[in-house]
Amino acid sequence: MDRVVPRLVVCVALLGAACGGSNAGGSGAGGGNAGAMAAAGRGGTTGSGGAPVGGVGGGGATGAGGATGVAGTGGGAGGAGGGAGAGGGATGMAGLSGAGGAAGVGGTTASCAPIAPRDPNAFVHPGGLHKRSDMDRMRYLVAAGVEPWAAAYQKLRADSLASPTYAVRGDPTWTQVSRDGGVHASEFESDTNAAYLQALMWIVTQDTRHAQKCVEIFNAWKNLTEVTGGGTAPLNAGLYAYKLVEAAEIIKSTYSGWAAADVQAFKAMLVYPGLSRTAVPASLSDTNGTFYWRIYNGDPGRHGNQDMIAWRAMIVMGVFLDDRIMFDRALRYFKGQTHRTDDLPYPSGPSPSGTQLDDNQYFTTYQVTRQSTLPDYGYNGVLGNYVWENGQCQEASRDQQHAFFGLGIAAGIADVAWNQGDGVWNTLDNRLLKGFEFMARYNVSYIASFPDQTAAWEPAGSEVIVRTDRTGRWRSKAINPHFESDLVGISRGDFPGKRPVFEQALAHFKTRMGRPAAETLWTQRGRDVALAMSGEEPRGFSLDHPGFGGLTFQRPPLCAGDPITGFAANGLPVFGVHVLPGIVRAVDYDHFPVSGEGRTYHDLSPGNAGAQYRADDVDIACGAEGQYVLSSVEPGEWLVYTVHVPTAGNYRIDVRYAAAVAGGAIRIGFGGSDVTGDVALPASGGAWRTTTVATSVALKAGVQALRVSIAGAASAFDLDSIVVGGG
Ligand SMILES: [Ca+2]
Ligand SMILES: [Ca+2]
Repeated sequence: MDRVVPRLVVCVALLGAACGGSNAGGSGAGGGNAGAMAAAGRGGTTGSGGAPVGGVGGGGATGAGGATGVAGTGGGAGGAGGGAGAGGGATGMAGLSGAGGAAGVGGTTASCAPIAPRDPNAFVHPGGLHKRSDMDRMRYLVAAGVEPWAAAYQKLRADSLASPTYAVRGDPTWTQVSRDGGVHASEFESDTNAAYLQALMWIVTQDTRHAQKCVEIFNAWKNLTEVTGGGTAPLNAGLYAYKLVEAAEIIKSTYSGWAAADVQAFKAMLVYPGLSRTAVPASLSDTNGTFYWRIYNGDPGRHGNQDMIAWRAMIVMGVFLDDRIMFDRALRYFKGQTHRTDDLPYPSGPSPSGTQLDDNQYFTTYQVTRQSTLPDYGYNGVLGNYVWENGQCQEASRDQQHAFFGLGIAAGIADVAWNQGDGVWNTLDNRLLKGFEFMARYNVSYIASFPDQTAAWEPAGSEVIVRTDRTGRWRSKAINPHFESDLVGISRGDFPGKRPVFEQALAHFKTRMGRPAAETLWTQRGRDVALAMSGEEPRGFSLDHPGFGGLTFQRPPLCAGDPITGFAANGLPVFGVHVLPGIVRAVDYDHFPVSGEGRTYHDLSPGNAGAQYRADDVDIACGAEGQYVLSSVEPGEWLVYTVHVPTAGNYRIDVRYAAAVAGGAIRIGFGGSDVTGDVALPASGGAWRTTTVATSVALKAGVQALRVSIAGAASAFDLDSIVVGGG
C-alpha cells in the first residue's frame, strides 16, 4: 500500500551543515563549502565541485543531485543541492569530512507541501465495494457508450427495483423485521435490494431521485429494534444488512441530502441496543437487538456461507460507521487471526464430532458438543477453512448453490478490504482464485463443452479433499451435484442469471493482478457462459449477490490500479479518474494496495530514491516549485494513470519536464497502444519546460490506461506532468 513518507524531518547540522533548503529552490547544499553538489544543474550526475551554495537553479530545483551524487571534499553530501535534499541525503556519499548524508532531507521540506502519514484508523469513503474512482469509471464508461458497461447498465436500468418510481415498501413506524417470510420480510428484501440498485443508478446518472429514494428507504427502516427470522441469527442479520449498508456507505459519502440526524438514527439502528467492546448489552434478547449483535460472533455452528455473511456485513458496517475495531473484527477473523485485545473475543472451540447422523456418498453429518479450550478457534468463515488448498469449497459437498453464495461473499469481504488497503484477496497463494476455478470448472463443464474438457469434470481421487469441517458436524467426501440430502434434484450448473459472481473475481485476478490466463481459465469461462446464456450479470438470487458486475467490477484493460489526485489530510489517497483534456501529475500514478510493480508501474531500483510523497519503488523528489516530481527515471520504467476521454477526437500531448542533460526520452500510450514513439527531451538547463511530444493523437472515448514509458538515458530528466490538450 502507499505508505506516505512521514514528513517529519530532523535537520541535523553535522559537520558540513547538511541541512539544506532553507530557501525554496534550495540553497541548502549543505555539504559545506568545499564542493558540495554542483551549484547548478544536477549535482550528483555531474559529480563534483560547484559553488559553496548549491541549488541555485537546477541543483536544488530538480532534486536529482542527491540521488546519484558524490559529495565533494568539503562536507556532508547530505544537503546535496538544497531543494533536492531527500535523495542526496539518502544515497549520497559523504564527503571527506562530512557525514551529513543522512540528514540531507532538509532541503525538501522547505519547499514541498507536507503529506501527512496515513491515519491507521481513517477509512476511505466511499469505501465499501465501490470507491469514488470506481464510481467515476462506471459513470464515464456508460456516458461514453463503451461496452460492456453500457449494456450492463441497461440491464440495471431495466430492473424494476432500480426505477426512479420504485415505491418504497418499508414504514418508519415498524420496529421489527423477520427474515424468511416473517414480519415485513418481503418489504425489507425488496427495499434492501432496491437501496443498492438505486445507489448504483445514482452513481451512474447523478439523478438525485435515486439518491433520494435511498434516503427514503434508510428512513423507512431506521427505527428497527428487532431482527429475527427463519435461519440462524447471523445469517438473517448478515444477509439483511450487507447490501443495505453498502448502499448507505455510497449515499452518505456522495450525497448531501441525507439529513445528519437521519444518518445518526440509521447508524444507531445498526448496532441497537448499543455498541460495547467489553460486554454484550444486558438488554439484548431474541426480541431486542438488530444487526451488529446478531453477527458479532459470526455463525460458528454452521456452514461457511453463514459464518461469512456475518463478517461480510460487519466489514462494510465498520467502514460506514468509521469503526476500525469493527472493521478489524471482521477482517481479522476472515484471515484466521486472533481478536483485537481491545475487543470481545471470537468464539472458542474446538467442536469435535460426536454421534453420526446422516450419511451418503457426498457427506456425513454428526452431532457435536462445543468446547472452549481453544480461544478464537476460527470456524468455517475463515478463508482458509472455507476454501481448501485445492480450491474445493467447504460446502461443495453440500450443494453448488451455497458454494456460489459463499465464494461470492468471500470476494465481497476481500473487495471491501482491498478498497481500504488490504490484500487478503491474494492470501494463501491466491486461495480465492483457486476456489473460483474449482467451482467454475465443476459447474461450467456441466453445461458447456470445451476442447480441453469435453465432458463434465468429475473430480475424483486426489482432486477431492475428504475433510471434516471446523464445526465438526459435516464431513465432506465428494462434490455434490444435488441439493444437500435431496439426491434427486440437481443444483450443479444452475448459475447463469442466478449467481453473478464471476465478473468480480475476474476484475481482481485478471485485470488488477494480471494473473496468467491459464490461472483464470474457468472463471473466465464461467463469466462467458453466463453472459452467453443470460446476458450481463443481473441482480441474481434473492439478496445473495450485489450483481451487475459488468458495470460495477469490470475494469478496462491495463487499468489495474485506482487513479488518485493526491492525498488527503489523513494521509489516505484521494481517488478519482483524471479527465482529459487536462493535466495529470506524474507522481499521481495509479494507487495499488499491495505492490504495484508490474501493474501500476515498473521501476528498476528498489525503494523510492527521492523518499518523497509515496512509499513505492517509484522515485519521487521535490521540485523547485514546491511540487513533487518523478525523478531517477531509467529506460524501461513505466507508470499507468487511469484517465477518461469524454469525447473521441484528436489531441495534443505535452509533457512538463526539467533536464540538466540531453539524452532522455519519453513515450506515451493509451489503452495499450503507443501513440508517440520515443520522443527525445532536450536539455533545459535544469529549468522546467513544457514541450509537445505529439499532436493530432486520435483518442477513443472512455476510461482507459494512459501509460508513460521512459526511454533514452537514465536520470536525464525529471517529470512534472503530462498535459493533454485539444488539437
Ligand atoms: Ca526506485
Ligand atoms: Ca526509477
